Amino acid sequence: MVNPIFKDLANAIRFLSIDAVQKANSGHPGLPMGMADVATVLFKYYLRFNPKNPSWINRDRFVLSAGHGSMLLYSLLYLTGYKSISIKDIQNFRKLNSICAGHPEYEENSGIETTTGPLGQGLSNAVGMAIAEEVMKKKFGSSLVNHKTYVFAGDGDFMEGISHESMSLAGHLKLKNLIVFFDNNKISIDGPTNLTISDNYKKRFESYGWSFQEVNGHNEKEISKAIKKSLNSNKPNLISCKTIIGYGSPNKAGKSSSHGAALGEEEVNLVRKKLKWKYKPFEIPKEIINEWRKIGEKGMLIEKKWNNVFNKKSKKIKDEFSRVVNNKLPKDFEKIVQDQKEKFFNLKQNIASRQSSAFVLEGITQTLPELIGGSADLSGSNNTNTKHSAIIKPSNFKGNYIHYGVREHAMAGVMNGMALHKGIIPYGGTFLVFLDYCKPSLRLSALMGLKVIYIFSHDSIGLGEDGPTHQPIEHLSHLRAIPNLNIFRPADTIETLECWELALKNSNTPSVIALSRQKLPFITETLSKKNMSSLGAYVVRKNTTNPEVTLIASGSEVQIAIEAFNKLNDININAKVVSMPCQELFDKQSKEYKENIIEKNSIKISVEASSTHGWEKYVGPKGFSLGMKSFGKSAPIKDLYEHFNLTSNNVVEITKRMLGK
Ligand SMILES: Cc1ncc(C[n+]2csc(CCOP(=O)(O)OP(=O)(O)O)c2C)c(N)n1
Repeated sequence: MVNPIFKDLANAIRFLSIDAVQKANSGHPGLPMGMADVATVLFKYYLRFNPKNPSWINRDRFVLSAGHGSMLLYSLLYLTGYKSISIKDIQNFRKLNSICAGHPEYEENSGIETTTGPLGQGLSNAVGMAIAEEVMKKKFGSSLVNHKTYVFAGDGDFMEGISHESMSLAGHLKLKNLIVFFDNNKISIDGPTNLTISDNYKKRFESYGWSFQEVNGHNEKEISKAIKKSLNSNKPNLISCKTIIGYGSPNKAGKSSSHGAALGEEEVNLVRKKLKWKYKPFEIPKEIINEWRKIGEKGMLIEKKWNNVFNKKSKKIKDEFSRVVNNKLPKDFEKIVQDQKEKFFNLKQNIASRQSSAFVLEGITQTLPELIGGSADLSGSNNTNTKHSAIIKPSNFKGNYIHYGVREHAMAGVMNGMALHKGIIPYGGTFLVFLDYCKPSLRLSALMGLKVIYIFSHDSIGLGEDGPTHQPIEHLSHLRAIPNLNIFRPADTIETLECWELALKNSNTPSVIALSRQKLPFITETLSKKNMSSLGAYVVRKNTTNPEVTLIASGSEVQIAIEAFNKLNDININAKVVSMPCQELFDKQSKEYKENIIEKNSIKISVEASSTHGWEKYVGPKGFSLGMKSFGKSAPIKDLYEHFNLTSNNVVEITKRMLGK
């Protein structure tokens, strides 16, 4: 028998949701109606959170992976007393600039833990949060870090491939602090899920090494019992909740028609009758709202107790904990970078930039315990693990390196989750071409403004014999089209260090560092204290104030531009070479700086072993972009650069032709 107070609490979620969707005439009422009971049990009895301080670091995380049901989350945040969401915001659901956007959009300190909507992403974020929790617990002790990560996920989440990658990784790592509720309503947009799926979920999850329970998702006691059991589990937990989508709607419950459209005025009235809800749209009676607010207020006491524990810790622990949680780099970071720069300058090594990146990591890893690296089974190629990397193993989170396995998509989603958790700076590697396998999550790193660092090695046809399947062509220009993302392509050891420094300092912008497989010559002529890559582009060779040609290149092609510069010099053509490790940062410089770098009165040629798409903005309508117009080929690197005419001789010929010489 359902306790009347409980039923009223759940119905408050249902009616806020259906009224908001009705007012917006857009949205998804089915999920909030179906999962309101599970949400009420979780928030009332188990979730530890403090609406007065949504960022409290040891709060339980709640991820609505099925982000289309966003009104469920907004209702819960409003009801429990978060300042971020008022009844007005709920009335403005899906309106311009409303925090109650169509799908949950991450905002710090709002209670919205992550941006969801693309199905499956929230699940991978939650795995990242759970890993972050374990790693921090190992470092700072369970008196400071000991929370759970809860997820609501639907049929759609589990159909997506990323769910397999993430759940499999979670099972392998034995993430016992992860509790996922499956909104098992057997309905998706096209109709009943038996149109598309015959998986045996119990077997699926058990084979991953998860604990599996099934409950009636409208039965308070059953739900509660299952959560209680999960709290003591030594495995990740799936609670399959058998629910009715659109619960309470006489004509649409149990049907896909309640999934993604307003129910209609008439049907909303019928739901009111059926659930005996006597109140007007957006009206929540005092007794019910007070009951919800009391649930929220419990968190203040829980956080207070935690604060007492925290305050008793030594200054050293408190300072370090606050430093990593607040995303501050250590005091000696600058010095370490400068010392390394000097060392690299003195060594003048001709090495692949992936190797330079490993040297950078070797130099900084011990100073940055919050740096958690990894690779999607390409550690030795990406050079992401160094002698200071310690492997994170199942049930043993004392380490700083994750073998993600061949799971690029989950790796990116998990890194987002770790960054969202706070206290961790994630970096992860794969080949640049396999951006295609993780791009949906990378896009969300950019959309959420997270400090996530993607190490993409084998960044051009320069990888050679592995051939066109492994040679990225369109990838750099594809990445450059994503807003709020810095794409670095360093040319030598110094630039690689500078790009890493920028990536680590960029708190609200993720970074891609594209690295070469092949050796690159050392090109830096003078040691500069300033981070030259921070300007996005700068002059690396010049011998006159009025060059006739500006050669602009990035990464491995800077050497081609320099060779061409020398050859042009020999035939009395004045040139200048610009290294452009980061277009996005260059675009942010002043007009004067940009004009100073890309000489107005010279002809302009860009060189990059990649699609030429996008370079026109630097070379102008009369300029020339040398790059790739087709897929690559399988051959040794030297033959490939010659075959595709990516040579200094070709640059010289193009220059002569353009100058009419
Ligand atoms: C990656 C991705 N593909 C497609 C969609 C569009 N979409 C939103 S909800 C949904 C169906 C989800 O079904 P289910 O998880 O069962 O949700 P329910 O119908 O129970 O609310 C789809 C296909 C999406 N949001 N993300």
